[in-house]
Amino acid sequence: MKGMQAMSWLLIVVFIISSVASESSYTRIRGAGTYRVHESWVNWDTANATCTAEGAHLAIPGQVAEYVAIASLTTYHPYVGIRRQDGQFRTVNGTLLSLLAYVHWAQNEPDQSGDCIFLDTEEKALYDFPCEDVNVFVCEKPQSDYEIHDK
Ligand SMILES: [Ca+2]
Repeated sequence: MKGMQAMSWLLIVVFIISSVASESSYTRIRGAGTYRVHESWVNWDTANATCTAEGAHLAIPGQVAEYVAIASLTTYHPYVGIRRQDGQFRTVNGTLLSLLAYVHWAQNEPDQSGDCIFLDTEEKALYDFPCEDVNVFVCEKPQSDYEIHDK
């Protein structure tokens, strides 16, 4: 019952957030991706659900250019689409983090302080963090959505 109630609240929150959202606020950054920053403080699950509701996913930094692009969107430290599952960090697409072209942890991270990841926009480095704690977040449109328009 508790789970159902939590899910209902999550859906309500996602509905409110997505009704305020508009497609036009996605920004294409050449050589990186198409992103939208949400400067509302939510836990990782809500951030993840909000991006999904926009036909996007939490941003996945996998190259230097992507770290720089995501960091350019906000002065806060946004959640990204990486989470520890069964002891291994994976992207929201299911890819092992270690298989990405570029992975940059902050010094002494990950320190097992939580299973969800945010990007420190000053250091351009990753931190693990408790998933229930709140952060801003950045969504990313799947590549196929924009590459066809990119001439
Ligand atoms: Ca940490």
